Amino acid sequence: MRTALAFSTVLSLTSAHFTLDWPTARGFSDDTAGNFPCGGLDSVKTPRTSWPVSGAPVQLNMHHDQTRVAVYISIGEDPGSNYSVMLKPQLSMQGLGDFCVGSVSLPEGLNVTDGTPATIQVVTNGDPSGGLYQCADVTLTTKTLSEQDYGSHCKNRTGVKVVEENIAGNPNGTASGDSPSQSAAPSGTAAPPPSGGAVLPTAAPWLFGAVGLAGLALL
Ligand SMILES: *[C@@H]1O[C@H](CO)[C@@H](O)[C@H](O)[C@H]1NC(C)=O
Ligand SMILES: *[C@@H]1O[C@H](CO)[C@@H](O)[C@H](O)[C@H]1NC(C)=O
Ligand SMILES: *[C@@H]1O[C@H](CO)[C@@H](O)[C@H](O)[C@H]1NC(C)=O
Ligand SMILES: *[C@@H]1O[C@H](CO)[C@@H](O)[C@H](O)[C@H]1NC(C)=O
Ligand SMILES: [Cu+2]
Repeated sequence: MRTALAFSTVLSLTSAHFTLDWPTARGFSDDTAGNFPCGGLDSVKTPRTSWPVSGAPVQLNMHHDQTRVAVYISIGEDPGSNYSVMLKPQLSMQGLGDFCVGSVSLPEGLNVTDGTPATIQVVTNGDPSGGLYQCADVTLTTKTLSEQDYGSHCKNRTGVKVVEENIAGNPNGTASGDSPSQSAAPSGTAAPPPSGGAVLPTAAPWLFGAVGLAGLALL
């Protein structure tokens, strides 16, 4: 079972890792998916998707059977690599196929208004290390999604489930949840600390170096 998991992880190296399906991604490049920011897709893509500030889904399609996911946003027309605002703290999920990161909303205190351009970046853990990145260019809107629109952009395949939420750190850090980027988080309201008393998993970081993929599969 453990071996089978590790093996399927290796097989999936050749697939798209994960795709960001809504809001519409800039695109996907297998070769550069691990490049920060945006998996190597550096150009803003238009038309932008209207994305409600009050809360909207982020629709992914997962190609690994276990994935850590976090969602960030960068405000501005062409915000470069300033993905300092966390929309959804790191979570751990299982399963393949459609995965809707539920209702994601902007933290308070950002200088945004109806029509502010922004870019959403989804970060997952690497394949096997580092991170995987995909971005979608949006226009923030104060309009909410209709129930029908929400439903059409928020689907979970049967069997897909969230195992843990509000995990400290960033998926592009080590698999233990340690994050080099955490100390770089800005002060103020932009990056809410993980709530619920989330603690780092106790597995030692050296474990991952030592056992590699098999270690990841054991988690
Ligand atoms: C990891 O992701 C964070 C947030 O998106 C980013 O600030 C940081 O630069 C990334 N680190 C690397 C090594 O890509
Ligand atoms: C990054 O974005 C945040 C939030 O929009 C902003 O407050 C901050 O000034 C930006 N930092 C840089 C270096 O542009
Ligand atoms: C899909 O799963 C996510 C995460 O568990 C949840 O927030 C969302 O509401 C679910 N969506 C549907 C349509 O079941
Ligand atoms: C908010 O953003 C607007 C438009 O980008 C800018 O003119 C204004 O100075 C900003 N206000 C603050 C307090 O940063
Ligand atoms: Cu992959």
